[in-house]
Amino acid sequence: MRNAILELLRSHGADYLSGEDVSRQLAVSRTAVWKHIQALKQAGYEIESHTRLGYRLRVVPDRLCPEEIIPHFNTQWMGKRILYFNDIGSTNIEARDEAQRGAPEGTIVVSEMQNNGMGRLARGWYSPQYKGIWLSVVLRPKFRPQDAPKCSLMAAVALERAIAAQTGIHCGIKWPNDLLVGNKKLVGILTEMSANFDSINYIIIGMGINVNLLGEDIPEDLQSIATSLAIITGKTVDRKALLGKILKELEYSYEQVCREGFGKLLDEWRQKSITLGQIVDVYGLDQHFSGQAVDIDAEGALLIERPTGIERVVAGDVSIRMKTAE
Ligand code: BT5
Repeated sequence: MRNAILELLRSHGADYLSGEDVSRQLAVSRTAVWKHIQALKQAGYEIESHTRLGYRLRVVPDRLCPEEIIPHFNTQWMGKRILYFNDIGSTNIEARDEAQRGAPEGTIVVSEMQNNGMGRLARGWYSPQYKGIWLSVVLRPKFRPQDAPKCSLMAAVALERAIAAQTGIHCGIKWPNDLLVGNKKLVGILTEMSANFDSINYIIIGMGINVNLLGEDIPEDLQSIATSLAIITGKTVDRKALLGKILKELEYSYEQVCREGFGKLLDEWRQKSITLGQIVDVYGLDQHFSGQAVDIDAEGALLIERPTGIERVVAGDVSIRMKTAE
């Protein structure tokens, strides 16, 4: 009902719409209309009320609530079920709980902020209110559990495309799945899985996109490593439109992978990679060495050339060595 009232107000633009008209068109009482208007005001919508003329929508808040994001969605099935929070510990944990309770594929969890945002390897993710897109998506693929880590690479490619389409900014992908601009991190991805020996129950792809953080929003310890779309473009970026595009690209890539396998996607990842060809320091789960990153293999593992031969890195971090002047 809230959504329907909002649609009516929107369609009237700068004109007033009487409470009686709303009540007649939506077949609800005037009191019910009034209550919904109060709820919308509380959610941040500025609605002018006039005793004779009725209601007029003045300002739409910058929120990722279903009423605001659905008009930007152009997907077949992704994002058809939305769980929206103002504040939450972690969207990945909520998505995991939902998936365990049977949430359908394509369910998304969005929060305006996270107070316990998670990075990989028990690290944290800083997620201030209204400044980013803190999003988790539930997938239930039919492919093998061994293929699941490549979903991070898939998400990185889809996010790069969506960001380029919406803002014109091309990010580089740092293995396995950071999106960087000018050596600073714009996006982090955390993929989690629940699986049996030979089948996947669900995959959660968690994505943190720094959209409208300004310099002063970034804590001291992240200043030298983090950036945002607003910092790069010098403009506020429309989070709703970007979210819509991200879901579209993710749905497209996932359907391609389910149909044809990961081949094309890994090729696109290679093209967008800033890791390949570089001398890197590798911090694996139980190893630390350096060498030249030469490729990723069909499993998405990074291949490092060393004097002793090629090393395969399945999980961990790499840091790219700065080139020194010759
Ligand atoms: C990641 O981990 O990059 C994965 C981040 C995933 C976040 C999303 S938000 C929605 C969903 N729900 C969650 O709870 N998580 C996912 P990692 O590669 O481990 O990077 C973490 C490191 O990045 C931290 O140790 C910081 O150094 C740095 N960092 C933290 N917050 C950042 C931010 N907002 N922007 C850039 N860097 C950040």
